[in-house]
Amino acid sequence: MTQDTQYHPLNPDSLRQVLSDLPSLTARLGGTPSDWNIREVSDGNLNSVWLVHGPSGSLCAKQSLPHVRVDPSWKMPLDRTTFEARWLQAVAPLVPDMVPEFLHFDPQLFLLVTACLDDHVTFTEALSQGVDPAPIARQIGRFIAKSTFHTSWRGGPFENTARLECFFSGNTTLSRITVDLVLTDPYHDHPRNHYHPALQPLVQQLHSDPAIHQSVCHMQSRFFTAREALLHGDLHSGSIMVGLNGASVIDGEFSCVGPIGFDCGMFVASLILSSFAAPSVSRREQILHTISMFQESFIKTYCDEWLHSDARTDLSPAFLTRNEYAEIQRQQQEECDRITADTAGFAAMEVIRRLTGYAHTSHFDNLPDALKGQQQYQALSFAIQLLSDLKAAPEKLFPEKTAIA
Ligand code: SR1
Ligand code: MG
Repeated sequence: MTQDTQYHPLNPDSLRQVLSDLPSLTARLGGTPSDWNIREVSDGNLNSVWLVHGPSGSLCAKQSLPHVRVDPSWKMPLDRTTFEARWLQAVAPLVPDMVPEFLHFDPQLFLLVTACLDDHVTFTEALSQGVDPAPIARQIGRFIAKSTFHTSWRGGPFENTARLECFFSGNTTLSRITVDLVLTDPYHDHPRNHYHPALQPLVQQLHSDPAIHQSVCHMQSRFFTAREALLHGDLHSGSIMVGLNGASVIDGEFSCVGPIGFDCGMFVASLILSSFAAPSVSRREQILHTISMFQESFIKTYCDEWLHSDARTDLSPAFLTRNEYAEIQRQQQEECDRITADTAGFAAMEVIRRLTGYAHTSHFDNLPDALKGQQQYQALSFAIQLLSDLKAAPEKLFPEKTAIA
């Protein structure tokens, strides 16, 4: 029997049946299956998602479909929830308060069950409601620092990262989406691309400017060859749920081993997009300023984990930490500069694809059409400036450089 012969797309009735056979989940929900309220809330591009409430508890169930949810003609293998489940299990011990609790995974149905976050909103939504983004940005800085440092070659014995690299290299289906949609399609004519008509001259530049194409090739090379740590792989503001106790990161289905600056760049891009979509100059500046706070929090946490981790590591080993603090600091500076440079390059590419590629975001949705064109033009110009000169990009994006203490 192949692994997926028992697969069938679930509906509320068949999901109720599946859950009722799982004692730990029935105990969590309480009552009898007929007491449970099951509500489909799928709104991402790829999967089906339901929230289930019972008399004593709740959960979230997510199932892969054999195609892209928003485009059934775009066929796709089912294994993405397998990678999401493994990512969640890998990072939960590192950032336990910043991911939903893992409850169950069914490898035949490709069904992942986690705690329900229905008292949360996405960070995209929170940004559009005008919340102060600083606490969440600092928290995501800590999240990326901890989840990447401890899955990197520095965070433990090399065998740990080698095992992660081996497993997550198999996530080729979703990495293919990233490679096409983020790293390639916006830089040439592609039928999937679409954009506001006001962006036409800039799109023309993206398709033809040799300086931009040189930078794109460099960032592609970083994505493929910098196998630094386990990444979330799609850390935009829609993958972050915000509640009273802060942020919870979801949707790790694009997880892969790659450059740490990729996760940082995805997050920074959401701040850039949201700042250019803001209804006032002061709100724009508030959000842009948050980018430096994110970066400072990331760097401080990353260096702190480096200095205080007691895991045995084969890169920058323990004898250096005891005797040669200056050398540690030099290495930290070099590494943080490299991550910062990658952050700027990937942030620019994420902004560009969200404005000119296949998968846009809702940041600009509330603006009247003419204003939307103008503000998207400004955002795209900013991203193009970053990508056109990668050497100058970090300083432009992070004018307040974080010192390595
Ligand atoms: C076909 S999937 C399009 C986008 O949705 C996901 O959230 C990723 O960002 C992907 O690039
Ligand atoms: Mg997603």
